Amino acid sequence: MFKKEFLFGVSTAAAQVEGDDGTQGRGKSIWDTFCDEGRIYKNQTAKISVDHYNRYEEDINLMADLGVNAYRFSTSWSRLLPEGIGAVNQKGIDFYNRLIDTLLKKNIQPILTLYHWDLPQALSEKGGFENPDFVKWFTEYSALVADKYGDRLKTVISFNEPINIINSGYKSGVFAPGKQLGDEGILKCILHMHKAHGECSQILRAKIKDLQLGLAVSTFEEYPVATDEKTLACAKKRFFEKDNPAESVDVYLDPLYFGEYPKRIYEKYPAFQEVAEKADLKKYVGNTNIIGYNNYSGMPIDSRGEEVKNYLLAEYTDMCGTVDPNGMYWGIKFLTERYKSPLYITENGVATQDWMFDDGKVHDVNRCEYLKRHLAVVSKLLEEKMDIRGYFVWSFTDNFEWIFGYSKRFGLVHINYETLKRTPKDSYYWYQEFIAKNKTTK
Ligand code: GCO
Repeated sequence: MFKKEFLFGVSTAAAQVEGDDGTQGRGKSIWDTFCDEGRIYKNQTAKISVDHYNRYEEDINLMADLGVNAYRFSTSWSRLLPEGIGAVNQKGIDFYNRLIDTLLKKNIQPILTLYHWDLPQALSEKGGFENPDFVKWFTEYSALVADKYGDRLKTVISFNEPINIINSGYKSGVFAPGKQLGDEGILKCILHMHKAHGECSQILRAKIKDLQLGLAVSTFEEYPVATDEKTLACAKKRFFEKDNPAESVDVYLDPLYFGEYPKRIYEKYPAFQEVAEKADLKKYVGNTNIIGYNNYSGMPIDSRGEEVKNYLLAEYTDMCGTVDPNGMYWGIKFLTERYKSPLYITENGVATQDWMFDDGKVHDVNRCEYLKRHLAVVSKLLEEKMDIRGYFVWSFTDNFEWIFGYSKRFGLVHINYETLKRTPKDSYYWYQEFIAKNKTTK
């Protein structure tokens, strides 16, 4: 049973949808640089993308027809502060004002993500997350957002998917800015992110009454294949802990809830313990009061802590992940049990091969089925009295899927990238019906 306050939403991110024809006063981000360097599928770029910057009204009208009561979007840091700090781009400020006001007029709650991977290039050139000044920079940026939009916000996500920001961006280097640091360097980046989150939590709390603030994590989606104690314990351990600190969920969330990093990190990197304790993350504990959880798959784990590789039987998404809602079920249980916090499913969705049929429609039956299975999990967890406050489909429209460019489609709304025409897919109508049936007013 979905409560009246439950948020049925859709999710996007600035760098993936906004576009920029060069006249908007926006500074470059690290993803523009990645595009310039030809690191994207078929040399595609995010220059036009889906032109949400100019077409946000049409998009919000479609959201309103869909029946969602929340839209999770991100602000582009370099649109507001082209150099990351200092001079403000008034056109950028105005854009998000228009966006937020249009949403509110349609009774759609704006859920703002501060950092969805698009670090200003100017700051990346100064070291980005590696530079201790990152904390100051991010504080300046979040203070601006709080000041300009705080009066209309209730829920804010600071960082989206630290695993991708830090591991993919600074360790494996497959994502912008493409760095490859060792563990000591990585831990420094993580600490700077946590300090930045802590400082921004103080700033936002001072401006926004009853703020809900969290960080959105993604995981490797491990879940137990059976519910005996041993299997459960193995799956849980694998879910939270990895040898690689930059892939570990507990490394990202423990500091926000307990004010310290997991013991095994301090044991393995004693020099880091000293630096981390000096940073005194304990003073921010209590400021983070929601978990954002992005889920896309599931990975079955047996009683030896090994992955059950049932790949021959699996159903696959167009990202080559498997379709397995057990991952979401257990992920939510594990996260809320450890951190005793309400949770939002900030992203859930699937890339499929979507074709425009001769009848002018996009019959994406697999996406309908995917959503149905996952929303069934949400309903089940709500029946079990889990404190889930919202569910956001990734993504509202097809968009720029990072290094995969436009070759992967995640949207409820199809985009023709030549004309930018929006066509709601069958899944849009499926979700519309689901919301209409399940939204409660009491
Ligand atoms: C993520 C990001 C999104 C992606 C989506 C599909 O979860 O990786 O938040 O920006 O586009 O997940 O890969």
